[in-house]
Amino acid sequence: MPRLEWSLFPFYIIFLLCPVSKNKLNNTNYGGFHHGPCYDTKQRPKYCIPDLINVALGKEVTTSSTCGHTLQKLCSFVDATNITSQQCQLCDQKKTETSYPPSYMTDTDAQTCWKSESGITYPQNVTLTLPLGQRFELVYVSLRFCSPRPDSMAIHKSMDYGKTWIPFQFYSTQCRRIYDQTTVSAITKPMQHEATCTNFQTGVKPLTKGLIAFMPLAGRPSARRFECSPVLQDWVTATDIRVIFNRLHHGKKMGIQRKTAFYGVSEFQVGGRCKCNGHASRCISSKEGFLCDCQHNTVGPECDACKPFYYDKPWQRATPSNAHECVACECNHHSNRCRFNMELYKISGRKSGGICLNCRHNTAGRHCHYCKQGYIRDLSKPLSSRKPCKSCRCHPIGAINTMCNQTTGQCQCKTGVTGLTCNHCAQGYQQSRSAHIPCVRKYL
Ligand SMILES: [Ca+2]
Repeated sequence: MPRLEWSLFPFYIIFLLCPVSKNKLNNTNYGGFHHGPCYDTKQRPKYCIPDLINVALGKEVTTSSTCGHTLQKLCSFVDATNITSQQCQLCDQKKTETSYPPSYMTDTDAQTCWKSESGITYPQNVTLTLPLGQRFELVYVSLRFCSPRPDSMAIHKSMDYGKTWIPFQFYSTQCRRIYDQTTVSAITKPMQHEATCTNFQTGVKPLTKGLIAFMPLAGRPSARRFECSPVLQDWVTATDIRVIFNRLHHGKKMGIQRKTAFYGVSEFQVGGRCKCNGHASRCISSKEGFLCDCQHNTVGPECDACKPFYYDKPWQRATPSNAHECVACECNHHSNRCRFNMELYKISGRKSGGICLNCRHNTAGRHCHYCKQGYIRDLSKPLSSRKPCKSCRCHPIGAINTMCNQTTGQCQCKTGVTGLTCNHCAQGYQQSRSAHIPCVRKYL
């Protein structure tokens, strides 16, 4: 007589504990061939950053002072080195040819120039506010002047769209007096996320076309390891820039009269990169601003999340040593939805934390890698096929339920019933008319 050897122990628990034979997809290539700076020649993901762009271009600058509300005389220099080359012009907003609006700072024409009102006297200042519309990582802020450069000027940045402002850099011939700052020549590590004051780029000459360029990473000790320095990543991030002109050069020796002197800027540029967390090599201009062209299976305006179904590992910012690509869940083609579980990820040694959801084709389990109750693996078909599981076909009267042993296929038979599907009476039993007790002991 065949012995009914099966266990009620749920087999899916065994499958959960056992290592899974993985027919893993090559995630890098899933969905097509990758090219460009975010992948190497072997199609492996690598750290990438977008190109530097002038994020100020075409943006609207708000100024606290622009000449020409009333007719004014403004004097500037034609020759950058000759104080006797002064020429005076009228500023009158009523006529285009005598207007010097803020838009002239962020156009593409180096000849056009914004001009403040004349006769501004310290401590009265003039501010330029430039909203960038989104977060950027800044590489430089530069101003090209059509007046002499200011004697004292500050650059501030905002990281919260203008709610709060943080000093970025001070320029002054007298740092202590104007900004209560010491003149700094070298930046140490503890102060690398702080504004410093310099007298560099504050000289009255060149009298025209002088430049002030601020590079927020220049001279900062961790700049070479920028990608590993959250402090500096934060330091260069801004949503808005504000420039404050605090004091003009003036005086007889310089040939500049206070009442006709002004601040004039022909080019206000902000060199920045979209923040894409090392997952995009370009950002694309759209109605909503610049959007990262996310790679490495990431999504979001800053590539700050994994694409749906790419939840096998937690999202991470890419670094030069590890691209931290988002990886697809392994569901053996039986599900296109999954979620991430940190506990499982830790247990796996930080390799895999995805849990497949809604497994189809009668499959079940974290990776849809075993058959659901009432089904047995059809070993003639691969696990990833559309029919990897077949019904146990347990006899509706002879079997206790529809479940079978997932290794042997043996159904759970009622007393006196035998056979793989419990479809006949065991030796010494005969069929009864009861569905409840289909086989009864023979009385000899
Ligand atoms: Ca211009």
